[in-house]
Amino acid sequence: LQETQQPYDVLIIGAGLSGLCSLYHIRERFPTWRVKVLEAGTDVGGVWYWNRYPGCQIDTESLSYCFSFDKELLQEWEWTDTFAKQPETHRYIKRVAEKHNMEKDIIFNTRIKSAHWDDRSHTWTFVDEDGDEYLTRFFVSCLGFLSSPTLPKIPGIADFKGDSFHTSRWPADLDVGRDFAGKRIGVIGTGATGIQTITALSKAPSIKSLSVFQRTANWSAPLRNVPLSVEDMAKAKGEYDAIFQRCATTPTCFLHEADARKSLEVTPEERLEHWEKLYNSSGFGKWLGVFSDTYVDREANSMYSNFMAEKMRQRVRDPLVAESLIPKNHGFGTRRVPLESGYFETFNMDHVHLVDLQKTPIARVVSEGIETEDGKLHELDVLIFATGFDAITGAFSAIDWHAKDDRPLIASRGSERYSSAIWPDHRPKTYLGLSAPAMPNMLMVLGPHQPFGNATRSIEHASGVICDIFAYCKDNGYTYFEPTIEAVDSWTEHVFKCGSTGLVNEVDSWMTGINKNVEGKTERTVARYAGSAIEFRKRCERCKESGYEGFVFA
Ligand code: NA7
Repeated sequence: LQETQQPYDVLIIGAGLSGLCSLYHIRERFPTWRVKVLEAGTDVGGVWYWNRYPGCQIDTESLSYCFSFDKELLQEWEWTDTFAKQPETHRYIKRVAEKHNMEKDIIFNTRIKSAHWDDRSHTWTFVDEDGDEYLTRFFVSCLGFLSSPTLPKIPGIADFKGDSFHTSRWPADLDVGRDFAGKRIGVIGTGATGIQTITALSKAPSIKSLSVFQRTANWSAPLRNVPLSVEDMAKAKGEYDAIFQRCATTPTCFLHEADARKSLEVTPEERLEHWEKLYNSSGFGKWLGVFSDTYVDREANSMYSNFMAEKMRQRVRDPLVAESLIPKNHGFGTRRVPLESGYFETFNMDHVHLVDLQKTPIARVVSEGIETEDGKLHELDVLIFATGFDAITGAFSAIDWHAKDDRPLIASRGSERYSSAIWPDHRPKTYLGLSAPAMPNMLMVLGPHQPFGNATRSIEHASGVICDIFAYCKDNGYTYFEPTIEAVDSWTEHVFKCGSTGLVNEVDSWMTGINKNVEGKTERTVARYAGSAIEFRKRCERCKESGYEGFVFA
């Protein structure tokens, strides 16, 4: 590192919604600070930049997903769909960046490979893929919790001779109508991404066949997007404040929240009436607006799951296919519920085939396609991996950390640096989900142990808290802060306690830290804050009021 290099005051890693929101607030609050954003991609947007697969669309009402800090832009912006498709959300994010002249402070094409803490100068040095170094006093991790894609571990995968790619690396110049004409397409994975991709591809008239490789059936229910007219938007523009206020009162910051009644206490007629109302409504209501015992009481969950299973059966013509599509090993809503727009009906189309991997697991990938254990070869020209992400900790483990005392942040059992890892076995320990032990001067937006929910709402809150901590450092002349071990232990215990009740925590998913394609992610953990966002905000506020108890400053 050049001795003469002047450190930045803050480096922000990532130019998605978290990075842009942090940049906006840090520049507003600390106009004289030197601040830059380092971004691996060529444009702003984060997940909305990387995920450009056909059918990519938000499941959260766009009116509640935008930034509340730019009221002028809210009045200018015309959403055309209740749930915007990816290009529209990306356009909105680009407009935010452009309006606030953010790009001048973003260094694109910069993927960080390693980070080194220097205890003498209280600075971090980040090194990118090209070996360029960036020195900073503080940094804000805006790495994203679903930004590190994972490919399946299937024998022979490199032998496939057709085109293959992960959904979040969809080739920019690919034209489905032109390039997939007459092709046999295979999709592995039926999470939120797979469901959207499969539905969109099934409608492409030119595709010869679409084979869906489903390992775990997923509960899914109608999104029910409706276009927003000019009149709708004129009305909505007067309602933004109320929308954001409403989000601030719900546990997940979405517009939807549970019905206080219990499934087992209402009459069967009342129960059915409520469920039908939810089913016919748009958005996450059918996941989050359920009776309050749905995700804690097995019987309540099983009743609601049966209701949903019946809806699926009504939509799929072949009863055997319908049964394969209905999850058997977990109840409705215990994993993130993907919302769909005609997904189940795709299996009524002659050219769409479901390959139920529970019945016939994949044996191997061969040059012509996928061979299943029943000896059948599913011939394919294109293989798409909708196989998800190394969630929550994945973007962190992609960086070689040399934190305080040269400790790595993450390490798997058996690896060389395991014994000194701050988060051994990908199991985060944090204070308020904002900071980690032995990681001085780091603050995180949407990091482990933070409530995710409606991401934009959580991001706006976290970036405010982060600016308050920086202001405290600035006002007191501190160049160093770190959470105490006691604060970290106590917060992590609280996070585990919040995560100990609820059926969600009994099911394998990215929300419980499982990814069979990632070494060391085979045991469940609590990697996100499962308490309510309201409680989270209270605890952050209490920390500030106490003069940042739980942190040491120097
Ligand atoms: P998800 O929800 O993690 O889904 C990944 C899918 O890929 C899921 O169906 C997996 O099956 C499947 N998968 C992964 N590896 C394999 C192998 N080896 N063989 C067969 N199938 C496999 O990721 P998404 O991208 O859909 O969604 C992530 C989040 O983004 C989503 O929740 C939203 O919040 C936005 P499994 O269930 O593990 O058996």
